[in-house]
Amino acid sequence: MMRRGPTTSRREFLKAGLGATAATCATAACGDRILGQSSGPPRVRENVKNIGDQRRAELLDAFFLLKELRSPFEPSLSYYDQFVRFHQTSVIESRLSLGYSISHQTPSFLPWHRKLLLLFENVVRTHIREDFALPYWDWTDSSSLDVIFTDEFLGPYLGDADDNYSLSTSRLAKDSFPVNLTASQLTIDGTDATSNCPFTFITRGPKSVDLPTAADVAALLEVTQYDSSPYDLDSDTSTSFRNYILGISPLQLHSVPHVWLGGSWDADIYSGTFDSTTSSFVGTMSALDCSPNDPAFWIHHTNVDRLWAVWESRYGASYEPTSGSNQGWNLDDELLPYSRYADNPDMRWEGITNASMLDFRSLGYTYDDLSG
Ligand SMILES: [Cu+2]
Repeated sequence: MMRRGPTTSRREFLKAGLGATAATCATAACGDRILGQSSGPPRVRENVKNIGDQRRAELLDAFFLLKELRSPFEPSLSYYDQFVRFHQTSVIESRLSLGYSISHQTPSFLPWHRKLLLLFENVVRTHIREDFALPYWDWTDSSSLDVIFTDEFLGPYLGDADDNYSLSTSRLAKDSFPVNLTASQLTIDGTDATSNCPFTFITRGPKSVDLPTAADVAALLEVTQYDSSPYDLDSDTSTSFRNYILGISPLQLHSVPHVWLGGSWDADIYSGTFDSTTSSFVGTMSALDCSPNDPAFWIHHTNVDRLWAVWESRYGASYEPTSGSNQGWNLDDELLPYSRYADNPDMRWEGITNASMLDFRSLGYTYDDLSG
């Protein structure tokens, strides 16, 4: 049984004597404090390069812990796989039943992923450390790669060419960190929803793009408007910060680290039973629906969220459309598929609308660097 249990975790936290936040919590006011609300100092999301080996190991531990815990939303899944499932479901339903996107090519791209990051942080805060905060990967700093993609942390950024670009080293290596949700389990109406995602292990293939630069980020932050009609992939990137940072067409910013890390390669080297309808495979992070199967997803999307927070700090937390658009896109609309679990307090308590995700400080966190 999952317990958010602020009392228990706070007690453990106090016992551990971890600094100023603990002292703040030892007050009467703190008795009312609920995880995720902003009565205490905000937890700080830091550059993963600077958090030290111990915190990085803690994050790795969290990935494994979540693979063991049951999801309170769909108990047949582990908590980790629940996050993958949320992401898959949002992509597949967008494509096959709704006919429009609910999580990516849409104004709610940023709120939707902010909610996902909060759900992740909350369960880790319950089980590991109350002020746990996700670190971020600054793609523009090439020296980050030497810290992130190591045998001690997330493993190499290029897998083993002789074995479908699987990882042969690190704790995330093949057979060490299972990938359970693959394409074949999400066939809807006879259509194979995700033909590039067949492997039961993380894959990181050859690179065809370069990571975003500081100049790319600076250009992004010149866009002053949150979004613009038609609020999809066709939105003019000069008037849509959201479509600019999404970066599907043209390929830029958020999409680039996905494509870079996942990579792509020829399908005919794959000798398993998967019946591919395409001529190439893409690595785990490149496959839109199942990219959270690679834990690098989390530090990547935390940086996406940080850049949104930078933008909000500069221009204000505006959002559009406010009404009249597709269900899920409007300011006060609930986000699918989270809204299906709205009765569960673990889902409900920070809100499940676009509007509830706009003010990151009110959600209890900030970043060590909001300068861009
Ligand atoms: Cu996504």
